[in-house]
Amino acid sequence: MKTVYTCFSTDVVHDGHLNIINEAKKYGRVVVGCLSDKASIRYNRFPTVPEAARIELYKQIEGVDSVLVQNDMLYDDVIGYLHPDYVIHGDNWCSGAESAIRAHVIELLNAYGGEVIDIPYTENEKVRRIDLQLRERLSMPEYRRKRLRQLIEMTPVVKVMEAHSGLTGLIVEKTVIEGDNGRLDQFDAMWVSSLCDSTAKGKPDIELVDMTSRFRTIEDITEVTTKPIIFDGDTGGLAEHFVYTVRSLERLGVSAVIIEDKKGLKKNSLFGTEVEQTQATIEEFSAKIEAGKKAQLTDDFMIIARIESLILERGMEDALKRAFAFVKAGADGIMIHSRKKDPAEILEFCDKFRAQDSSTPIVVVPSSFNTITEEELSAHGVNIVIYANQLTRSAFPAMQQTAMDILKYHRAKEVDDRLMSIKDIITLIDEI
Ligand code: SPV
Ligand code: MG
Repeated sequence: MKTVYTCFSTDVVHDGHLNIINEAKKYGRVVVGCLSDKASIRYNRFPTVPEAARIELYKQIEGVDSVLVQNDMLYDDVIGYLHPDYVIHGDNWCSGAESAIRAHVIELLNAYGGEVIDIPYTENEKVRRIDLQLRERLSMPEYRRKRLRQLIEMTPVVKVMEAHSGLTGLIVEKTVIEGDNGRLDQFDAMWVSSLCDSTAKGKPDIELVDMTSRFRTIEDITEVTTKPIIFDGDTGGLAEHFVYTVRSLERLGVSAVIIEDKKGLKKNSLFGTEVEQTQATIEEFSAKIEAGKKAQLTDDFMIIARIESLILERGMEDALKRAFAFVKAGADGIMIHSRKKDPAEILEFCDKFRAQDSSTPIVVVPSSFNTITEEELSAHGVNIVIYANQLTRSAFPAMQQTAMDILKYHRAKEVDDRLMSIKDIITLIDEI
């Protein structure tokens, strides 16, 4: 009897999956692979049904002989030991980012005479609706909020990109590439940066954009995305105000707030000591963390303490002392910041912190020390890497150049080649 293999990552079985199984049965015994949680988060979307429950779900499908776990989205593991005669898939993987996976599978099968079977992808109203419902579920506060903690457990490094609007949120949500290793890659979460949120509103990054406006930005993003959100809470303001911020963020489905140990008029950290900035005392900032943790209603939400000692040139000892104190006060994670080009001081901090604390998540923002890779940071115990401002910094010069050139040429023809087409812009956003 021949073996037919197919890989599922779905949380809900619909007509499309049943069609694949029915077709597969014609060729032999049907083995279904359940794409592991870890592989799913890079391949398509975050699973709303745990791996074990998905396995059970697939086992219930009539015609399925057995179910196993597929850990590698490129199929190397399963094809290596199962040697299926056929791999069957909807023909939607013949184009787009997934086509590289198909090409790789064909190569693996060719080695021993196996074959790929592409069957027409099932497109109907019911399938479309189920897909939309799944997305809707993922965007709900109770699902979204807990996902950062889940991601920290699942992946060596959580990759976060800034978003300051619905549109930038969509870029973080939807950008998927075929990475160097042939595997698909995408961001895990979004950072609602105070710098970019303020800049988008034409305001300086000095806690001038009020919380109501910052929450409105979050809502613009949550309306069109499903990925988890880390909120840049600046100093957190007065402890008496911070407790309300925590509750509001939880309600909005935000996963974490990062607050920095500064007080008074906050300026952006990348100014370093070029501007007057005051660091809060350990006692003051610990009290704010404690107040926030006490106000928090869900177990999912995280309050992450950001340490400015290296930015303000107060030294490594001060940074470490603060980190341990803030964890003791209840912080769910530590963000260590630096504006040096050389990542050495960040790595020294991470190594020294990890020597005494093996579990509290470490967050870094490699804007200045941008030569270091996620992998290297992860090797030093970093859990979350935030790309805090790169979308804004890439959009601004492009827009400015276009504005200058239209003024220069008194028409728009000269800039047209570098613009998205009118057809693309009017169809960029899907209608529901
Ligand atoms: C932000 O993105 O607003 C941050 C990170 O706080 S930084 O700009 O590096 O201070
Ligand atoms: Mg900020």
